[in-house]
Amino acid sequence: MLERSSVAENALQALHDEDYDRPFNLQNLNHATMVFTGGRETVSLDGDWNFCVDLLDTGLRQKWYAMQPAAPIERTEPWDYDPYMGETVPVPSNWAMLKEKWYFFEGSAWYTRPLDLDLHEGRRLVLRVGAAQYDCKVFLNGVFLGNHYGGSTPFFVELTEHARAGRNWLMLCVNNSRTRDRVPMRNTDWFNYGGVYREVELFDLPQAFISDAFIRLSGDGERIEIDVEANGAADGEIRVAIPELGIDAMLHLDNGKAHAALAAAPERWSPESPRLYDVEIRMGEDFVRDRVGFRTIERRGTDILLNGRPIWLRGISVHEDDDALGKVTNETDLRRRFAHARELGCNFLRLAHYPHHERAAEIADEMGFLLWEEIPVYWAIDFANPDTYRDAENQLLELIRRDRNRASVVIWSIGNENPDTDARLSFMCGLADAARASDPTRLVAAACLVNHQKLKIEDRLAAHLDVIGINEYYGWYDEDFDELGVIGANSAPDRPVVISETGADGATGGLGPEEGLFSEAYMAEVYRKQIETLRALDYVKGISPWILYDFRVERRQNIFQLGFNRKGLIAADKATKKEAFGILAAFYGERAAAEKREDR
Ligand code: GCB
Repeated sequence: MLERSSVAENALQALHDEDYDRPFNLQNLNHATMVFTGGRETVSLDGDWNFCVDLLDTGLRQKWYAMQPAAPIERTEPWDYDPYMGETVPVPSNWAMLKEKWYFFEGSAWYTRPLDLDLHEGRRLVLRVGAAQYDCKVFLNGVFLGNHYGGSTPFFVELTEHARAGRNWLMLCVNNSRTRDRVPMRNTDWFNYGGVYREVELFDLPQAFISDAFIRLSGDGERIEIDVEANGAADGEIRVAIPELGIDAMLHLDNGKAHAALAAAPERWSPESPRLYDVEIRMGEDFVRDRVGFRTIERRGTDILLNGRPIWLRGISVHEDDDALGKVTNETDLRRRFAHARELGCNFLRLAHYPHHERAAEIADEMGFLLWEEIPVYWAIDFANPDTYRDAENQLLELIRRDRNRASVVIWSIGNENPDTDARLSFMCGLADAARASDPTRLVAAACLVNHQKLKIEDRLAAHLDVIGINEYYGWYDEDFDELGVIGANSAPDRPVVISETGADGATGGLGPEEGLFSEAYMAEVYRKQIETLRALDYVKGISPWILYDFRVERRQNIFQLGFNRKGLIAADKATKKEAFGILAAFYGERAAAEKREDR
């Protein structure tokens, strides 16, 4: 208790006030405060930050963020933590991976670091946090600037008003509690890695800057459409150049927004030819750039058309998970992932079940992979709760704003295996509308369940999707494999179906049995049977089996799982391939060869 505290206005308040956290849940750092960062110079704030886990939220109750730095000998109040000294952790990281005693920690944790600034008249300072799981509150020099909800999308906060020349202190309070109202909620089939686990950067911007730029090929493929938004300027000129296409156009800002549709015939981006163009945008002192591919994607009947031609998605699902790093990813990890996907013969990846690091889509753009990107509207989230909807929609809009210049991204997925209730239907229709309003150039999907009673593809949401994702585990959770054939025959969807998940656990390296459930042999047999059945269904326009690598999850505790979902085609070491890898690779090889023959 801070009896002598001048900081806690009422020391007892720190003990008795159970609404202590209410003022800190504004969720004011959201899609509306995003900044376009392509091509900008940044200062990295990665590295060691002071750190403290705070199970009881003592920091918010005692107001640790309001403490002034001082030598311990000079302190006159018995604070329970000193943010300016003590233990440090690296950013980015997940605390579960740093110390055994933090492995299961769920709650708040404090990150503090100094920020030495030269301030320049007329410049604005904006902080970007790549991702923090799940609620992140930001304080600068003791002032609360806002918080962000959602564990896998970036957020931005302007520091200008409270920054001072010289030393500043930046504090982040990150909370990864699993609650009923969050997205996802309490129950998932992946590990709840807490922490600031993507890069933290500082941007020094002019008074008026480009906050958003959306660049794409029009639906008819004849024009390049550009939308630009400005922060700090209502009118003025914006210059857009795509030198390799001879485009150099002036756009006029009206109420902070500009739009252009420019006749152009760019070479089309495709997996076979992932052509990207430099796009440069200038507004006064501000300058941004991006590398953009131009292609069309649409559905017609049960077909998915890329650049007007039917495409079959040879896919694989992936989590962001690493045995040693948790949810932290890096260039090596991502490159290895795509190399394995290439070795499998994939042209498509499902990035499940939340937005992955933005580098994934940049690399996919360069290498020529199509992507399904997703938000964690997973299982039975609180569909009737308007706050939950607001959070889900915000995560979707943040993902779209972050990645909508990536040609590789062809599908926005708005959910996974949700129950077919009225509340869910209206929640998901809201998300589908929001996705289409903010990006009319891509397909909207969700991973749905089959109707197990009727043995049929039937979900009321399907009518609102462009692509029906189906997760089915015949041969695994559903043991009567023959039912898959019955479902296939009973169903006549009017739009494309992608089997967004199927698979079986197979434990490697002496961990698994020789045969039966959890053996590699059984897993391989499930793959053989699935492929035989699915290839015969003409409305199935792709598959992304579950999953590329084994991944950590605490639901899985039998003697073969030991805390891992073992459905990976490759073990958690990201090196040991299971028998099923070769079976899927052979199928994809055969499909790709057949498509090439048809092309000729
Ligand atoms: C599913 C879920 C996925 C799980 C997987 C499994 O249907 O969508 O998150 O990990 O099944 O292995 O059970």
